[in-house]
Formats: sequence, C-alpha cells, structure tokens
Amino acid sequence: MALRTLDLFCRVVDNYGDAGVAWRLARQLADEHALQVRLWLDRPDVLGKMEPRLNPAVPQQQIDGVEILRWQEDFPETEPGDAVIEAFGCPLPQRFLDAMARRRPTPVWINLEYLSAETWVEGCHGLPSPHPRLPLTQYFFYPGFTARTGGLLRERDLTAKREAVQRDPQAFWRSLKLAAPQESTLVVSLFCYPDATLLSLFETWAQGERPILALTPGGENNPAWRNAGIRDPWRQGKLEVQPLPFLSQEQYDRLLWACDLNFVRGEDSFVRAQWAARPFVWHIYRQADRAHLVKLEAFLRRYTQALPPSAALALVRFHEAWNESASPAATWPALAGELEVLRRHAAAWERQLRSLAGLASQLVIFITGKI
Ligand code: TRH
Repeated sequence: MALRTLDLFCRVVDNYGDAGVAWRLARQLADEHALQVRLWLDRPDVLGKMEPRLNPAVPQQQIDGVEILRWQEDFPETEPGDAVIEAFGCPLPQRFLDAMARRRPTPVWINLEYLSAETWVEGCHGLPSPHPRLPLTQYFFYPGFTARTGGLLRERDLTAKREAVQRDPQAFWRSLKLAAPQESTLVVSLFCYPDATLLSLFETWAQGERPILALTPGGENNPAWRNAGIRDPWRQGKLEVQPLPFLSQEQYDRLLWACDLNFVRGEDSFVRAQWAARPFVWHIYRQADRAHLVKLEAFLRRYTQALPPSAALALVRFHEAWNESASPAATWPALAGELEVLRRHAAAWERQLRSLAGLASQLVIFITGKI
C-alpha cells in the first residue's frame, strides 16, 4: 500500500520550536511528497507568529496544501491517516488512539524526537515500542547529524534560495526597510533565551575595533532585551543595535543567510543557522540537571572536529560562557579573530550535512517500509 495521508500532532511545550519544526515538516511532506497532511496543533496562535497567513481564530484551515486543525481537548471522532506522527512525544488523544487500533491496516505510528548530536541516538533511531494495551507499535525517529539517524529537515530548494540571497542581499535588506550594511560591518542576528548576558555582550562589542550591527528579531518578546533596555535603535561606540519585529519563518531564514554571524537557540533556528552556511553561536534550551550541557558538548565535538585547534577552542570557550550566562568579554576577541576560518568551516559543514538524506525523505522511506 502507498503512503498518501498523514496526521501530524504537535503540542506546544514552550516557546516557538515545537510548532516551528512541525510546520516545516508538514509543508515539506505535502509539497515534496504529495501527501495529504493534517497538522493538529494545540496552539495555532504560536504558529501564527511565524506564519502570517494563518488565522489562529479559525479552527480549521488550509495553507500550502496542509490542513491545519486546532487540537482541542474534546477530540472529534476522526478516521486516522496511513501514518501518524507525534512530534516530540506528545501523547495522542485516547479517542484517536482507539481509532488507530481499529483501522486496517493500522497506521504507521512515529514518535519524532528532539534533535541531539549524542552518539546513542544512532542506536535508538528506528526502534519499535509496542503499545502496552492496543495492537499498535510506535517507532522512534531521531533527527541527527549522521547517516545512521533520521537527518535534518531540509527543503529541496533551500540551497538555491540561500545562494540567491547571499549573492545579492540588497532586496532582502530593503524588505526589512534597512539600508544595506557597509562591507566592513559585522552583521549579527541575535535570538537567545532570557538568561543571556546581553548587556555584557553589547558593552564588549561597543568597545571593539570592528563596527557591529546587531539585529534582534522578536526581541520585544524576550525579557533579556527588556533588561538590557532595548526598544528603539541605538548606538554606542562601534555597536549599532537595530530591533526587528518577530519575522515570518521565511524572512527569518533569509536573515540568517544575510548575516555574518547568527546567535540562535533551541532546535529549529539552530538547524537553520547550519543551513545558512555562516558561523553561529548556539544558546541551547536549558534542561534539568544540566543535561543540556552534555548535548552542547556532543554537538561542539562534532562541529569542531575539522577545525584548526585555535578556532575550535575559541568557539567552544565562547559557547561555554554564553550558555553559562557568564560575561562573553573574555572569550569574544578570540572568536572574532577566527571568524574568517569559521566562515569557511560553516560552508564546508553545510555541504557535508547536505550530502546526507533529509529528514522528510527519510521519514517517508521509513514509513513506506512499514506499511
Ligand atoms: O523558540 P525556541 O526556544 O524553541 C524551543 C526549542 O525547540 C527547544 O528544543 C524546545 O524544547 C522548546 O522550544 C520547547 O527556539 P527554536 O527551536 O529555534 O524555535 C524558534 C522558531 O521561531 C523557529 O522555527 C524560527 C522561528 N522564528 C521566526 O519565525 N521568526 C523570528 O523572528 C524568530 C526569531 C524565530
């Protein structure tokens, strides 16, 4: 049997990443794999921030071939599709699970996990987990950075779109109503968690030698910016800070492509920064017992493997400070001194990642093999 219909469930735990990843995946499955996709989302308002075409007040709507439905507590009787994906282990409604168990054939059921660069991921990717009561088996699907994982979300036309903006970013700057930055200016995008040491970072940049333009999309929603007193554009020493509104996901991608250095966070912007083929700094999502630092180290170990020792050290030290909410004053000069090396490395890393199969294609192949 062929794979035609798919239900994707997503609960927003926190922030934007859950909805952001689910939306990218849903669109890609519909667009590139011609699947009929239903995206069940408990917080359409969160997606509405990234997708201006979405009306969060409407419980059911169609965008880019994806049917977006508000996931309500009182779940309606629904015939499940050929495959069901729960994003990040969000428990499915009991009524829907019962319907999955009744369906013939039963849907292929996937738990799409969070991204990690840790080595154990390869051993867990694709493992089955039988339901304790119902005749259903769930499969763990792990995104990752190696051929033995589910890979990363990457649209077919991503490279071409990125290269077009990077060849000529003028139209993009105009679309943000910004003048094109001077060649000598280091253009930085900043997206981070509220515990970031922004004021120290800005003081360090203001006192540096190179002009820096810091663009801060969505800063108005982040207490870190409010604490740093950023509302309007301002200048100090070599630094100019330009607040930007929270951009659509597509515009945010372009911003990452157009900048020289991107500060990103969580999961989705972290992946998109890698596709931007430009240096980046990752503010990882904090977890209990400092588990996030193990993940950070695992990623940095992979990412820095092919870097000269001085650039690797500069990048690791800066990440340690940034993720421990320490002042970046001591670690910034070394990082700034390695930016050219890091730029070449980011391009090589992107090419290497691009040589692996993308997540949506791998998912379709995996599901088709189980149908
Ligand atoms: O918002 P996040 O912190 O999301 C996090 C992570 O996903 C984390 O792993 C998860 O556990 C937690 O949520 C619950 O960061 P992330 O993952 O980068 O998601 C941000 C999304 O917002 C991403 O899809 C890009 C998008 N975005 C825009 O569309 N416009 C913008 O202006 C900005 C700054 C982001």
